[in-house]
Amino acid sequence: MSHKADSGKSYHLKCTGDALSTADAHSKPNDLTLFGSCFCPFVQRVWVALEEFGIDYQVHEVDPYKKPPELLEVSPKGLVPGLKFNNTTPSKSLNESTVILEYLEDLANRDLGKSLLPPTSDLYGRALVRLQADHVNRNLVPAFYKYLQAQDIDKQIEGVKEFLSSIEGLVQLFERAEKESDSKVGLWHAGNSLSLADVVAGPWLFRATNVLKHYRGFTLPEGDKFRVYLDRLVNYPAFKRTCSTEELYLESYERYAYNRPNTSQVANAINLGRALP
Ligand SMILES: N[C@@H](CCC(=O)N[C@@H](CS)C(=O)NCC(=O)O)C(=O)O
Repeated sequence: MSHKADSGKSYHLKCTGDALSTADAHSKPNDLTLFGSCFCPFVQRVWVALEEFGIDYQVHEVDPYKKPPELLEVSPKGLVPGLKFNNTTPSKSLNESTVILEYLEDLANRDLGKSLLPPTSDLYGRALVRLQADHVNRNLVPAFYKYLQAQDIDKQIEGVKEFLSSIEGLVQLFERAEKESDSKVGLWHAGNSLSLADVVAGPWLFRATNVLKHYRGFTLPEGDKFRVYLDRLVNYPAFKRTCSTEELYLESYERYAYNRPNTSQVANAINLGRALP
């Protein structure tokens, strides 16, 4: 358990490390603009997919808590990520990380012959990967914030249990797909490329290795199969290219770790026991 005190650090506004190099390489105007924030896991999902598919884009870093007008134009609730299409007049845009991912999946399928899912010859296998992603959205993501925002020891113990059980649930779904489908997609299998579930879960699993570790002393059991998977995921090139340095995450998440009032719409929803925005 952490005995450190809130030092009042604020979230970062600019990527660092590998993510900074990637952002710099994507700073020129393009048909697609990704509205993002360096610490945001929902943004990271979309960013990883763009990198994995090799779709070109421009990154535009914004402060989602200040909600500049150009962000509200692409994302009505002022949440990042937003994806703006500049090649139409007037321009069009999409928000919601899962919806943007589906769009990019369709685009990559149609134009590049690439996919984060099993082939259409295995519809059941595709559905099983979607079940994994659905589990992440419903269980793992809220469990992450509940655990991180928990202040009392009792709540933190409950938090770690729930987070671990959401990981266990994901493992069971990976194993189920292994048994019930012939397509072996995703990093659960050595030597593979990313699956939709990897992209959807990766940002929070990565933050478990730095933010949860630092603020809650969280670690996965040694030698665990899941730990091997997680290692593969955080070292996967398209994923790594979107990662900033550890300090950025630790500082950006201090407000969650001390559950400061009005940290974000996500934090408020967790505190009120409501669905995430
Ligand atoms: N459901 C949204 C959630 C996005 C989200 O919550 N993004 C955060 C940053 S990590 C945000 O923009 N927060 C601004 C706020 O809380 O006002 C998605 O999947 O895209």
